[in-house]
Amino acid sequence: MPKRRDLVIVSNRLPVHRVERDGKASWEISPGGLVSALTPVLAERDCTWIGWSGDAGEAPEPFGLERIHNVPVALSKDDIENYYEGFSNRTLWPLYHDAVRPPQYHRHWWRPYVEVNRRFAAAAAAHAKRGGTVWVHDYHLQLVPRMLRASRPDLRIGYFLHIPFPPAELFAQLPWRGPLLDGLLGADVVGFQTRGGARNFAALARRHAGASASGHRLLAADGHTTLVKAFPVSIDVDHWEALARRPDLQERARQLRERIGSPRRLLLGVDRLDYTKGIDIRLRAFGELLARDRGKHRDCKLVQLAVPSRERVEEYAELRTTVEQLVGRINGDFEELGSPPVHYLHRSLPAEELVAGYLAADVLVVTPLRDGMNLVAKEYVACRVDDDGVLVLSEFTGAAHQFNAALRVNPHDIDGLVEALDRALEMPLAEARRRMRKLRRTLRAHDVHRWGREFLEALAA
Ligand code: ADQ
Repeated sequence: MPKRRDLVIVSNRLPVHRVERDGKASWEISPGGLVSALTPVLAERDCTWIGWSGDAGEAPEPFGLERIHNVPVALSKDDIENYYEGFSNRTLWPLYHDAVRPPQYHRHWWRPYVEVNRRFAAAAAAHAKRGGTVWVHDYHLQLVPRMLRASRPDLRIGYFLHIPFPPAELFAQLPWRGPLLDGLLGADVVGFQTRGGARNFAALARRHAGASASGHRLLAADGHTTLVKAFPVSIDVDHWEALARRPDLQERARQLRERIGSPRRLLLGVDRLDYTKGIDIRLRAFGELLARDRGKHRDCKLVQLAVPSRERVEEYAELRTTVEQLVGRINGDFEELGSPPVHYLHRSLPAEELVAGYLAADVLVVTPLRDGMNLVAKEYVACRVDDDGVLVLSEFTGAAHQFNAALRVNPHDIDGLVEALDRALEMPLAEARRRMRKLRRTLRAHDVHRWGREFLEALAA
């Protein structure tokens, strides 16, 4: 009989993945937005986390790591292909990100999605204490709330979507729109990154799932009510600030600038290698910037850090090729021997290295075509304890709804983006500081602990 806890987290992946070093296996925290947001909220409480380990086949035994009791769920090779790479990442992911790549609809992906959701719901039901709380995360598991309510009506069930929830006209394409909406309506609280997402969901639930609305609440056909609200996710500001104040990391930032040839101005991009993040657009804009005005910006450099992501999905492999060709082309066109203008790293880095990058960069360039929130923008702002640095931020990120003081850009408008980069590089110090101070005030008022508290309080109410 498993030990039952008051709080159970359910997400596709566990917060850790297995690594082998010198023939010894251990668990390491995984990079990515969901884990970055949730781990600080959970640091001070015991919980069970249900998720996939990342490997095909039998699930490893449950194990404890800090205060988290990790319960791996098994996924077979077929599940990975159909539920994860297929329905989650080739149907839902592109559809929810404004169809920036065409979403694919296949019946043979839907059935495994239902089946795997059932497996997660059963695991949550087995591990939650009587009257306890289950918090389900993200687009992979939208059917879990309804399934869980059916078997465990005693639970408080919350659901948070980390990615955008699309406009009605797009979502309505989904052949399985009814069951997905109904799945979410099984929760007591459904949270979105922005008010727009919450509004889209409420409108769709009324139109396609027979729900009726009263203020922030939706009443489903079975009489159950769901609170639908925006809870913009954030980061642990104190943690990032403390790292940014470390003298050794400030020294690393100085070394980093020297190592890449002490550029006059340094731009930085940090992303999962994902086609929603606009990495290719950013590179094109940087290439055009170097070419314009008789090489005015030739003494500027761009560092692009990209974490490998979903490499078995075709669109991601294609994006990697595009990005690497662009880096090669820009360096081929503009490199002074031994000093390329673009430095590109395709790997995951420890937080300390990211902080050194954030401290070294005069400009952080965040250009997604669509992004639920974008924590990288928030990490940069948290690290700029000197009030310096310029944030160039796509208006299609959740973060742009909070960060009015960023230099906001439309990533579809390449001329506008080149202009914005030029403006960021030339921005007078006083203006940059004024903007950064404003960004920092906003961020401090909305850190991740507030996000976690507000969500869990809404769920307990
Ligand atoms: P992601 O799409 O993963 O998150 P983001 O919010 O930017 O996007 O988070 C990325 C995280 O990965 C950051 O914490 C960053 O520090 C880390 N990271 C990036 N590059 C790295 C590298 N090279 N090495 C190590 N770590 C790296 C999803 C949604 C977002 C939403 C979050 C949280 O797509 O819209 O903001 O969840 O809800």
